[in-house]
Amino acid sequence: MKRLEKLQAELVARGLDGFLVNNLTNIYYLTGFSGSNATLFVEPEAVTFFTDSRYTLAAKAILDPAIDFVETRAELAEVAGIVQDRGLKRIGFEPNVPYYYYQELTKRLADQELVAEASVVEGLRLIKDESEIAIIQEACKISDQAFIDALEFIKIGQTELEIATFLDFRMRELGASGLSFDSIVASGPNSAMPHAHPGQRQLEAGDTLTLDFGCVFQHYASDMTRTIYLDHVQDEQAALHQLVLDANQAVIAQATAGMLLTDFDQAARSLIDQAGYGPAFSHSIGHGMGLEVHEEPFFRAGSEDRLQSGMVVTDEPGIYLDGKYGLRIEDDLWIQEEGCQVLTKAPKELIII
Ligand SMILES: [Mn+2]
Repeated sequence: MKRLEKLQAELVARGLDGFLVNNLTNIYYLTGFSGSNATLFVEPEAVTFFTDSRYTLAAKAILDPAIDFVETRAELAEVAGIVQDRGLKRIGFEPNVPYYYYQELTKRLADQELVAEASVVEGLRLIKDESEIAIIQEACKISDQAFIDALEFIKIGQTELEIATFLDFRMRELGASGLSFDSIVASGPNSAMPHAHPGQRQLEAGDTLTLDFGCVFQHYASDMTRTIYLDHVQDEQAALHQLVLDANQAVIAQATAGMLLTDFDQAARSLIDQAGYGPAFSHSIGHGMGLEVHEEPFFRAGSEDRLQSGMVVTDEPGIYLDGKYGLRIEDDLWIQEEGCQVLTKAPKELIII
């Protein structure tokens, strides 16, 4: 109930009599329930959980007994009933609900003030507690090991899809329940596309090979990128690898609670800019990571937000040369009061196989 109590305090601070949670990841975070249908209605003094009959047993087994449980397929009618009974006036909802759902909400709660409130639960999820960090560390260990095993597996002549399949299967063998996103395996000229889809291209000597992948372990994600080289490297590849590694390490050296998100980005970008490759670093430095592989904080230009102790963020500088190749190195960082801890530990120096 601790997380729900924090949410309830947040509702009071925002002047809400009730708040409707539809995002299933947020519902998992607040209640421990996972399934494809659930709605949570949180009031400062009460919490009601709605799901359908498929999930009744699972929900009753996991929910805190202080949460009221309602089995229904018409949760907005039920919410409207609660709102009327208790005379609630100002109701918040998550702004990313489907439009048809919003329309029904406005019909059911026609006499209430409806307020779209962004980042309410996501704001709580920003700061990870010890149990969450322990799980994320395990997720990172699985991807570290899958990469180390992939170094033994990868051979010239294999297709990108074969390598992606190896990573996916290996992470599951190591205990992952799934992937945090479709693995990116990009070889040769395909590596110039930061988010290339693996295909039938066969690895050749001299290729750059970017592997960007992660797993889900106990609902939490990992996300790691390593770039390796096949058979041999040209001087430019080796120099760019060192540059991107230096940029990645500069972020690790400087990251700490209190740092502006824009300074975290600049720690890497300034090095790449100075070397003359600024325009080739075409995406932001990273993103928050937790129950979702991409979550707040997001490193947007012009942001005035700062890192906080307990955040987990990625550090993923890259350089992409259209028509030639690209490379990226990505780690997951746990931000501390003083400095940060690197959760992904797989080797990232120049590796030629
Ligand atoms: Mn990432």
